[in-house]
Amino acid sequence: MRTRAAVAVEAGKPMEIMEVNLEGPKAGEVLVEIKATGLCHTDDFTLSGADPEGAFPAILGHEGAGVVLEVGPGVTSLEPGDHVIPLYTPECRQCEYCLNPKTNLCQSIRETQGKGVMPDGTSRFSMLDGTPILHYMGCSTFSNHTVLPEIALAKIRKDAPFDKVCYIGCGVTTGIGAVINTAKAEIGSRAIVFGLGGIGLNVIQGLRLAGADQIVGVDLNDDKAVMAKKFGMTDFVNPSKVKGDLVGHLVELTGGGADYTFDATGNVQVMRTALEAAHKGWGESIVIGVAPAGAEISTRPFQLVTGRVWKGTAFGGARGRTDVPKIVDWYMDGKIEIDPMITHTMPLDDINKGFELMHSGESIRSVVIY
Ligand code: NAD
Ligand code: AHE
Ligand code: ZN
Repeated sequence: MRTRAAVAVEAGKPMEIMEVNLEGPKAGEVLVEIKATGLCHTDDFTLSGADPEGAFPAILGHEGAGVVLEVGPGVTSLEPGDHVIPLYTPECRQCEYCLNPKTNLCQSIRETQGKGVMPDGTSRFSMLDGTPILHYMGCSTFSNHTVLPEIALAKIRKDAPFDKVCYIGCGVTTGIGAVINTAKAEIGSRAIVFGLGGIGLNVIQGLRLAGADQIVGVDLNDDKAVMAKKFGMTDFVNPSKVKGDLVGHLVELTGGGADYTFDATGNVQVMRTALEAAHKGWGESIVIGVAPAGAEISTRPFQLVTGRVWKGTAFGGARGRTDVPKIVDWYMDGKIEIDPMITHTMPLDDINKGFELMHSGESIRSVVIY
């Protein structure tokens, strides 16, 4: 079939909207009509050329929601008409990783996914002249139609609005899951969240759900504080306005350091500050941000010797096929909020404008509605 997609033709260049060829689903695969997709900073990171796994031409996008149109041979858990959220962290329920309760990082298709191809090693997308186009994070939601492995789709209820729950495909689950699954923050915790964008706000929302007493937000952009306060932030710090040492300031503000700190910026200097602002003896710092190729984190080992813990999280530690339908229920039941964070919507033709809004700091989440 033919479909319309935003194609990342080359690193560092705006995506081009074009008709592309899409082959139907093979064994174990599913054809999905994407109804809406969010624009995550990770898409921008890959488009910029900073992603060591970035390869072009590719169809980016990994925060979508849509409807199953067709299933390939052997697919048993989905049928045409089902509503689904694509999963860049699949859940096969069979691999060594899925069978270990300590991780959500299903590895059954990770190698081919990282190369931009389906598990059989080939791509379903091509340009009209036949040039192959790569998949991205196994999802490629910047295409109106896409093909995914069955294990990379969470089946969700049919009354959930696509243009809101698409955000559960990455930002909402990552932020809330970092608190609930990775940090396992307790009632009464003190926390610091670095970066109050589409992920950081969901960390704040997760901390409020977990019953944190103090939630300090840190961002270079004062405008981000407005929304963060609505989601539960109790204190705001703009590092550019702190005189002297930022770590010292944050340690004093939290009465000795935070129980939990979260990096949602992708900046390795910020990651160091986050680790060092964690409480001596027990503070845990969770890295969520994705840093560019070649970037490395560092700190004095003494920071760890004295009891601070450095951790990371992917997709908030969530097991997608199991957890995503529950998070959709939380949204539908009013336990979590999504709508105010979706500050802009646009048609696919304007997707590059969505990334300009991200760069200028005007948006929290932009959503493309097909
Ligand atoms: P975003 O652009 O919406 O938000 C980033 C925020 O960080 C902005 O508000 C910006 O002003 C702020 N910021 C930038 N530099 C800062 C600094 N030095 N100090 C304080 N604040 C600073 O991005 P997002 O969509 O929220 O993504 C955040 C990060 O999380 C990105 O690196 C993204 O790739 C990553 N991410 C990781 C996962 C995961 O599973 N680990 C999932 C989604 C996103
Ligand atoms: N490809 C990059 C790393 C990118 C990365 O860390 N991705 C996160 C999800 S970000 C979603 O917005 C992730 O899930 N990582 C685990 C994995 O297996 O990719 C690189 O540095 O090579
Ligand atoms: Zn993302």
